Amino acid sequence: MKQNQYYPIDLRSDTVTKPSLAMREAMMKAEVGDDVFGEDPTVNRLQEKAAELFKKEAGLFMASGTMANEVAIKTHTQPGDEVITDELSHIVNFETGAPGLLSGVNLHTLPTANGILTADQVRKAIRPDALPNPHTSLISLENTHNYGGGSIYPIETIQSIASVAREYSLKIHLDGARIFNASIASGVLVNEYATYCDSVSFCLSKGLGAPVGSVLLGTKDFIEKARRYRKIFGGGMRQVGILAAAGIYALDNNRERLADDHYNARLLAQAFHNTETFDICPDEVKTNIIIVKIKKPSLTPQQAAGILREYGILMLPFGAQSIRAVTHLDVSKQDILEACERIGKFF
Ligand code: TLP
Repeated sequence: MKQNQYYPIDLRSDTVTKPSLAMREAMMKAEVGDDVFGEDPTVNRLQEKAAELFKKEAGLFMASGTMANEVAIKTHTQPGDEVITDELSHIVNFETGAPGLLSGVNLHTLPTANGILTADQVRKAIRPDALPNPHTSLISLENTHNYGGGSIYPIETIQSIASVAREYSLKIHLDGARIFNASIASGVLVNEYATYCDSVSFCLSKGLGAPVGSVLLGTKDFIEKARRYRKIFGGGMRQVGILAAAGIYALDNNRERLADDHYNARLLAQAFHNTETFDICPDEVKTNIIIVKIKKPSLTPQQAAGILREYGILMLPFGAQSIRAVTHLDVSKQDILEACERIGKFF
């Protein structure tokens, strides 16, 4: 009943964005070919463009961020190896146990406040080379960090983790699903983040607004091996230039505007901060994700999300006592101001 009174403002994720008319036109005009033969010119153009941006030797178009991460883990490791990552990371919490299932690796998870590991933590987590120990082979970082509330890895931290990795001959994979959000907010170029990592994945289908797709980047040799695993995982696609064209459009047109999403996320955080029911520190919001704590222990995240939905504010339960909002290109500043007004009025 109430829902009808309030038009929906969908803040569940930046994955809900829909391709714009201009993006659809680019998709319609895309030149295509069979990408399993490596013959789709638009896919090749996207891969080259991404490799150039990140200053990596090669790129590989992927069906999803999950596929990009899982192919990276498979390519870097052997069954029985151990992967160091933070306990809040996407590969631990949201990829349905795929690292164990597909790569046979153990995840050595470390506690953090907001998803950001330190070099010291990583160093201490590396297993000594002894018969009973698993072999540590990979470190996986996430930037921005989803569960960490869109937190950004300081470049110096990545740099010092990379020098530990080099010391112990470990590889680093960067889950950069939202790396462009990190880059726009911090002023650090994506290739600067990438320079310390052996592989990087980034998503076209989140804040950049493409309907589908991610790109995995690394050396030519790494990408050749990854191409084989992508095929094994069922991700060899055919005339997929239609989707790659959306990705090229997204890279060309939707990067700079991510700053607007960050601004809107702050406005929203401030509105929640001003209520009696919720808590979040607006100063800690650096990008487009806000994780709002529910102050009342009797109110579950599912209930809180349900009540907000009645007022047309769509968010996701996220963790034991919090809910998440993600700003994106299909939510305008006007929509956010409207959401803020509803939050102020009802909470
Ligand atoms: N994240 C989704 C959900 O899975 C939680 C979201 O709504 O935020 N890495 C990171 C850091 C991600 O946040 C996501 C998606 C992925 C990888 C996976 O991307 P997809 O959904 O394309 O497989």
